Amino acid sequence: MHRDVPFAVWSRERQRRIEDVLVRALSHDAVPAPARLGEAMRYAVLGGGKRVRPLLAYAAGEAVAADPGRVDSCAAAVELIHAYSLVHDDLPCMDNDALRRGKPSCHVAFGEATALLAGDALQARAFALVGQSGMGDRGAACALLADAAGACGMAGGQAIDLESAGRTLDLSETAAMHRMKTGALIRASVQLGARCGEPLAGAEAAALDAYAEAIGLAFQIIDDLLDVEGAPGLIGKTAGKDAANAKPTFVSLLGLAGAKSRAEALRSDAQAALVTFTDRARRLSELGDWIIERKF
Ligand code: GRG
Repeated sequence: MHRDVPFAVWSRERQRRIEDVLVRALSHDAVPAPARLGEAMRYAVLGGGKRVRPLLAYAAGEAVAADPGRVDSCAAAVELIHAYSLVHDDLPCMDNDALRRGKPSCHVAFGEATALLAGDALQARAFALVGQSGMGDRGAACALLADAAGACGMAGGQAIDLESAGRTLDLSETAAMHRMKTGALIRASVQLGARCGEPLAGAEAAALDAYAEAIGLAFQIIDDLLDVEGAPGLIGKTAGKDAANAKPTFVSLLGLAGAKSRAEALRSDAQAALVTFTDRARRLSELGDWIIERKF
């Protein structure tokens, strides 16, 4: 695709591309799972979601001159980890949410036991994709993804989140929790995409990571804002849940205006981190803006 196409065209093309990659990755040929389990896995992943993490992986790939075909596997892997986290997060033992991506949550459609297994199997499939990909140093790539998804990343952040309901977390505790729960997988998406192309100098890798860290936190702040201000028909999940569950959020800690200005400050940090990449980081820069300006 020509590098000058507008962001809307680029992102739609990449969203279509990742949809095809995910369809293949979860097909019965690729995963001859028991029928109901396979159906639940596809239900949880296909035909919904913004595909923010795959887009970040493709955009990071472009910053290192990687052909999208080389990024496909890790872009799919981060989406599968994300989808698994949503399935488990919606379970009655966690957030107990009946609506996800505008349709009944996986456990509502398939029952709790199947949803639990579908989440487990999606996570396992993600690691198989990275392990079988054409990336260099696949072991390190799997380890990076495992750290992002695991006890010191997403799962750890979720644990802190569950423990914090009804308690007061201050701003730095809240930010630390979200860096793990949401930010770690966003960082991994950028890091994995960047591993698909020409090797980066240490300073460049650090700059990409600074971008990803700022965008990860900004993503969460926008999510908190949408939980309060978002149109229920657009966000595709139950709105107002954070306040109903007395969860500490950036909005409860900073107020609406404070949360918005914190997101803007993070947008500036993210854009500043990309300066050394010039035009190679164009899609990362545009994605950063899209993440901050999104309405769903
Ligand atoms: C169950 C181990 C485990 C972890 C769950 C990430 C997470 C941890 C739970 C998700 C709960 C949640 C709504 C978090 C807020 C940020 C977030 C991940 C929003 C949903 O991501 P989007 O907006 O969703 O990228 P789509 O549907 O577009 O993919």
